[in-house]
Amino acid sequence: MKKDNEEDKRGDRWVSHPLEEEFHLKESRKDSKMQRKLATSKDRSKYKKTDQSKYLKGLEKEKELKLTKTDWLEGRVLSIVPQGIIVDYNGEKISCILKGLLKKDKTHAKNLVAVGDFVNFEKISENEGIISHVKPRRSILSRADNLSRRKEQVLAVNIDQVLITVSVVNPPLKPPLVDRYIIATEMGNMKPIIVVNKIDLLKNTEDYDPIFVEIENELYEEFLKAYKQAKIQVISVSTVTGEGMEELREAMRDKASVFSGQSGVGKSSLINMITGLNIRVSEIVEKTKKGAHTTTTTQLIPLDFGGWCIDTPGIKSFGVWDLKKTEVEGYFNEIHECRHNCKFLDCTHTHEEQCAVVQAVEEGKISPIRYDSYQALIQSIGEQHVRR
Ligand SMILES: Nc1nc2c(ncn2[C@@H]2O[C@H](COP(=O)(O)OP(=O)(O)OP(=O)(O)O)[C@@H](O)[C@H]2O)c(=O)[nH]1
Ligand SMILES: [Mg+2]
Ligand SMILES: [Zn+2]
Repeated sequence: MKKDNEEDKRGDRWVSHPLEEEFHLKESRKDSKMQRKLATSKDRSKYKKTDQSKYLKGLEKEKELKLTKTDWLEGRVLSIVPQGIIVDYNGEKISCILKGLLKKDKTHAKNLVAVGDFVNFEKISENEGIISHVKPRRSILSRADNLSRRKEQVLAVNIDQVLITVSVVNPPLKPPLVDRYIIATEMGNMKPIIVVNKIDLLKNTEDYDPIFVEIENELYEEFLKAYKQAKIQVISVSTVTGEGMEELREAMRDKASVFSGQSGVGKSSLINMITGLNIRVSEIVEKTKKGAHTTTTTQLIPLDFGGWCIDTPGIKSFGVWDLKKTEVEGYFNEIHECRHNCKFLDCTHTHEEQCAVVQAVEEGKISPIRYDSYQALIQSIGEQHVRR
């Protein structure tokens, strides 16, 4: 049967992609003293609250601080370089230092101010200033230290959305990896948008095996359907033909975005096209399938059509940590929505009878792409627990 064949071939490519580097999005443990104080000052029992509630609490506290001094200007940190903290103030670049008071806490100094921070500062000359206040952060994009998961390096803060970049054909689509990115993005309080790059290759049967291209086309169609059902925006683009670039710009307008995704999918190519920069585009290293990451510091690039973009992908893949089996469902919109009709209240939608989710998959209301990846995640979490 043709369908079975397809499934088999897809199955090969669907095996969970080995994580090239392990990064995660979680509020930094090394967060600044001030932020921790803001978060816990009123009620100790709320210590474990989510990023979002900490953020709201921070805002509350900020009102109390009455930041009304008129000579305090508001700007956004674009980069941190040896010469200073570069703050964007309505398009002007102001080189700032931190006010002594803020600097006092040496151990947390590294994360005191980060790329993407909204700050208040006073001008001391035409293009120099002193930062007196760092606003509460609504999201933190960090990367775990390669050697120790406990150590985190803050890449940028207050990022609105993650452009989860994938490609067709080379490398091919890997839905389970996309779902891991989606979960990590939402856990980090950011919006996921999927960018499918290299759609020009869906027509390229000269350089690629026509049968493989055909299978990839079918998977691509199913992919679009799956994420439509999941209510996650998908933008199809090609940096070769320029298709979809206008839609991508529209999605990025007035937002702070970061591209992330597996090596070789075209993140640097996309960043170059969007920002007009010239970041090194890597050849895919077939042997190791790893792209060399040379960028060491992150920069926020103001976009000429409004918004910002991080100049480096920073994150290539995510591990989804600290996720309980029962929480997985909440990150799959369409599964979450139909769980009410399952026979059992605590249905995990894996083996139970009269499961509304399984039925929805059979009726085509939930894509097997998403259901398979849901199951794989549940299973991998089970295995993690056994190993611990
Ligand atoms: N056919 C085709 N090739 C593309 C497209 N966009 C990028 N490429 C090619 O894909 C390869 C990888 O592109 P990069 O932009 O370096 O990919 P990356 O995601 O930044 O990779 P890493 O830096 O290793 O994470 C390069 O050879 C690009 O020329 C596209 O739209 N179509
Ligand atoms: Mg790159
Ligand atoms: Zn169920």
